[in-house]
Amino acid sequence: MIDDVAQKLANIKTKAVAEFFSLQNDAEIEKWRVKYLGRKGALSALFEEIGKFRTEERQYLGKAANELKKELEEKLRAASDRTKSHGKGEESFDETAPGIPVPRGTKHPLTQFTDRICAVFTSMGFEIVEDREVEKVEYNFDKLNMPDNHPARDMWDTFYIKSQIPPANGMFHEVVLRTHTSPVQLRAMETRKPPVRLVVPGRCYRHDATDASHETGFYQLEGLVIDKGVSVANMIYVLDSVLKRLFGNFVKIRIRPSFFPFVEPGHEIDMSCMICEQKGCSVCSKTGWLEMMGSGMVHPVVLNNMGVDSELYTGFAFGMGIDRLMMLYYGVDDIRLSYSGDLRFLKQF
Ligand code: FA5
Repeated sequence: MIDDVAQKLANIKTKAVAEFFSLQNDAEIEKWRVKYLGRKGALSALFEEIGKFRTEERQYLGKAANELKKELEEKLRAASDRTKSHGKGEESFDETAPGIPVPRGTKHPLTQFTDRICAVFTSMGFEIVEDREVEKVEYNFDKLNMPDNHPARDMWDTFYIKSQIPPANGMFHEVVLRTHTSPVQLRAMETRKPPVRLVVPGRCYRHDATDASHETGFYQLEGLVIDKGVSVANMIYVLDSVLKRLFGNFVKIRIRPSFFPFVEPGHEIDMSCMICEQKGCSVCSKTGWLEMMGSGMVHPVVLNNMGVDSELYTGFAFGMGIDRLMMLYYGVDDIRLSYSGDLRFLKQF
């Protein structure tokens, strides 16, 4: 019966394929070949049976049997290639051969660049300080001379977290994801006395709309220097030296008057855009300049909040955007790449 032969074909196929996967060495492969493809093997016997059928049936069954034969021969070739490339089965495993290297990751470009800036500051006698990202409103705003309802808070209106215990004034907005690293100026001075020279790398959060140079989460590096007789001239010297040491003597900086409630006077420091060489691109909003940091002389109110005698000491502070400095350094034209997790980007560093 034609159906019996078709069933036999299907059985041979199932068994041969199942056994094929457990073949370990040349001897087993040869046994498998003889069993299914040999002169007295299962397929030869089937061809003999098929030969007894009428022409059309013979043609139909012959075609199916030939297809299976081809498939098994193909498997045979693959099996011998496999054992060849592994040597001759288990016995020939070379345990002295060098291992397959495990690919290693690298530090994220932002981390690499943060390490670089910190190394420059450390070499100039600065201490590295880190602190919390979830901050009390008191430190993020009030103690930095931005009392409740101060208009400057609007600019940094942010991700508030409801506190568990309602404060006495009935407002729940007690805790924020810090909008800048400046609160760490106050935190650091709780355990230090002047003179101090410190920098604070860390993550900040804002409600900014994202574009090529803005993210809602980004990194800043805060700086604080307090001593007797510290002036704006010292600040300009330090910041100019740091940017030149990071980028080369050709960098240009531009200092503009600006306002931050926690400094007086306050400045904005811009650096020439090296991505477009000041021709104008999306990163520098076609101005040729990139806003790099806010800075200024620490406000006497803030010095007093730190417990520092503002009659005796002066200081300067600055807050730079690490992301934008990193972008200029490596020639990255969109801040969002840093947070995309895209390996095509990350593998370049
Ligand atoms: C401040 O955050 C002040 N705390 C800086 C400061 C410190 C001033 C000490 C005076 C004394 P500003 O909002 O300008 O300032 O931010 C500082 C830098 O952070 C900017 O120059 C920019 O490089 C970076 N930055 C700000 N917002 C973003 C953002 N959304 N995405 C990426 N970088 C940002």
